[in-house]
Amino acid sequence: MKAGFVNIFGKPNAGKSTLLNALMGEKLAIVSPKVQTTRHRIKAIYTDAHCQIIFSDTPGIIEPRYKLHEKMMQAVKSSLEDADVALLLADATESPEESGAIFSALKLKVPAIVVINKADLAGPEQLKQVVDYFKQQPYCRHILVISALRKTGVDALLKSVVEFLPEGMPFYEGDDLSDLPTRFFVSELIREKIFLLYGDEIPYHATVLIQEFKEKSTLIKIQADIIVQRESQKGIILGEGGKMIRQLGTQARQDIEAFLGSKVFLELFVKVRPKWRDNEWQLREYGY
Ligand SMILES: Nc1nc2c(ncn2[C@@H]2O[C@H](COP(=O)(O)OP(=O)(O)OP(=O)(O)O)[C@@H](O)[C@H]2O)c(=O)[nH]1
Ligand SMILES: [Mg+2]
Repeated sequence: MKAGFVNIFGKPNAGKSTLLNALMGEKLAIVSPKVQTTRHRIKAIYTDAHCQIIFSDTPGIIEPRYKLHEKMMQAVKSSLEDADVALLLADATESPEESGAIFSALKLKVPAIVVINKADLAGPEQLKQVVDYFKQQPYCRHILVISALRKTGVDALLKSVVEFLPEGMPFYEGDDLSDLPTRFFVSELIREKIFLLYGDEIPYHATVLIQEFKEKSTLIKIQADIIVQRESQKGIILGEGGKMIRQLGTQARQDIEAFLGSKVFLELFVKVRPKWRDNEWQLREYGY
């Protein structure tokens, strides 16, 4: 058997969460076109007859400006500490230097596979330039070009990951997909819809707290609070006559039903908690 931790690192929006989902063939991590969507380390357990790979999606690497950001970068740090293999994800459409500087600063002690993502958006000349740049970097043990969105190159990546994986026994039961509780995934699906439906600072000032999760005979009743920092943001989340929050509720409920394989009754409340992103106690209460 081979078994180990394979952790994904990169700038915000590189496609780390999309890649995790593509590797697993299952949507475990939320995705949005906006930066800083992921705030937690999300472990996903891939098991077959020959290996167990514990993949971790991590928040995009940034310079922290709030306590929330510091928590996000702690998630990156913890993923650096237990990695057996690092996947360094870079966006093919960007010039490589910025990602390159971030990867160097990680000071990795484990083998790294550089993964050039969004190949579907880049021309051959651009791809060659990016690949040539990373090939010269000392941390680059192997390099692959993929499109996580179109799932091209993902099988080849999985193969190459297994080659770098150490020998060992599985860490988790064969049918576990993650070590995170169902409530976490539910709150994330609601948060994803906030990222998709609202502009400007709203997604960055919002978080979601599941207050109730009750399995009834025919459905699951879920009550969640959407926490924002200001009254004006509460108004935007609600929308005129509650139009926006109804849309949010419908979209989130559909995804939660698909995830849980059950009918769901979803109730959302909006609460204002000034400066929650800088408050240690509130961050803890909200799961950070
Ligand atoms: N065209 C294209 N878009 C992609 C690809 N991979 C990801 N994306 C898009 O890029 C955006 C960001 O994807 P995410 O997976 O959320 O990126 P991330 O690295 O997890 O971002 P953070 O969580 O903010 O650090 C989304 O709109 C994805 O659909 C790809 O291979 N091709
Ligand atoms: Mg992400």
